[in-house]
Amino acid sequence: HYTFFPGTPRWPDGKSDLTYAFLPANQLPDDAKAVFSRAFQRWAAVTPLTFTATDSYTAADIKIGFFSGDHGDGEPFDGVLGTLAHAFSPPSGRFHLDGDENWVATGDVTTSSLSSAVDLESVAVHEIGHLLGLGHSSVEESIMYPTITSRTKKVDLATDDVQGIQVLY
Ligand code: TQI
Ligand code: ZN
Ligand code: ZN
Repeated sequence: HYTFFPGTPRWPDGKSDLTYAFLPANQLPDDAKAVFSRAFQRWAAVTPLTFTATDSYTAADIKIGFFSGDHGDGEPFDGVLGTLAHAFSPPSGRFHLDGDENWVATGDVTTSSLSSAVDLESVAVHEIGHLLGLGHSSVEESIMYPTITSRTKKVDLATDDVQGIQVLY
């Protein structure tokens, strides 16, 4: 079953059109940007929320960045595997990914020759759930279930994810 963060934080009703931007220093390839766009659309499809990319990192509601090791927020990344990414509850909008992972943004992660390959879209869909206010779910099929293995792709929202997000928005 779905959960929320303590106090049930959510983006306020007047703030349903959210913008997102990538840390300019990261210089992401277009295929990686397309992965985030698809991941946001999965949540937009089942809520009144919209997500629009913007070039202004400082003005964006949701700030996405890849970082390695200690990056100044007290939650350092740990190299290959272990922690892959983290996102903070609303209205923080901070979405950080571990720059040391072997991210797969194109092609089929399930047949990657790297045993440590991690599917970027699967992690993005999960972290966006956190950004919107969902905690972890006990339903194994759900996107918000707290375990994912490398070389796995899980990007479709389960009924449990949809029910949880529709309580919030
Ligand atoms: N990162 C954890 C996560 O996103 C960070 C975390 C731990 C967390 N406890 C939390 C975030 C409580 C919010 C609330 O769950 S992770 C998965 C999953 C991670 C884990 O790198 O371990 C995914 C990132 F759930 F599948 F295991 C993405 Cl999809
Ligand atoms: Zn961080
Ligand atoms: Zn999580």
